Amino acid sequence: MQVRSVGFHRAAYTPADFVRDGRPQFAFVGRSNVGKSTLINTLLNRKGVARVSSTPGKTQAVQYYIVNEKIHLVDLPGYGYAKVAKTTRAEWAKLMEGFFAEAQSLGALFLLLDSRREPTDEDAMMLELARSAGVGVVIIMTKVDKLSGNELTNSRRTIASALAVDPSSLIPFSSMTRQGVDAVWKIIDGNMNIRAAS
Ligand SMILES: Nc1nc2c(ncn2[C@@H]2O[C@H](COP(=O)(O)OP(=O)(O)O)[C@@H](O)[C@H]2O)c(=O)[nH]1
Ligand SMILES: [Mg+2]
Repeated sequence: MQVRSVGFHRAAYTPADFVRDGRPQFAFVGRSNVGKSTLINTLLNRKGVARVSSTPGKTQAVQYYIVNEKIHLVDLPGYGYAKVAKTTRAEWAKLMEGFFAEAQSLGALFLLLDSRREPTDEDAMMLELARSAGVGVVIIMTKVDKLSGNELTNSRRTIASALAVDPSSLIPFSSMTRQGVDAVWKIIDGNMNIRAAS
């Protein structure tokens, strides 16, 4: 998809605010600081559309961006930030469960994993949550500019085996080199035909 127009659409703080306009949605999820917002900006070729936060774990909102008036890119709230209060965690869970419960417009869910870390239990749970909601999940390894070729090969193996997925299905991504941008757009372009929102 050639990006012609981009705009901030809405922030949803409760499931009541979710966008249900029938446009295909493509969501991005992962630990706080994994690089979600930066990846969205990189895909859109814009600097400040999605906010890159310096205080991880603060945003408990689902952020919708609209592209070409046609699709939504969705920045889901991050998880795994140790200093977050219990009530905030509960709000996070409610928001995510609600999101997957009515994910009929979701063309794909991109699960972002830091290429330098092993997946956590929370990462595995997120994968399971999405799969059990019937959502197609694509795993992205972020910040691969920090790895050598050998390190990337090893990391790909480690992550794939931890999550029991095919290593070749993982998409290496870097917002610095733009590696992976075309691969992600290709998946979006190939999944535009979602069921219409009910
Ligand atoms: N080296 C490198 N740093 C990145 C990359 N993507 C994000 N970052 C950095 O990682 C930090 C967290 O990024 P952010 O997009 O806010 O993560 P989010 O919490 O998942 O939305 C920021 O300091 C970014 O500059 C990348 O591809 N390469
Ligand atoms: Mg963010």
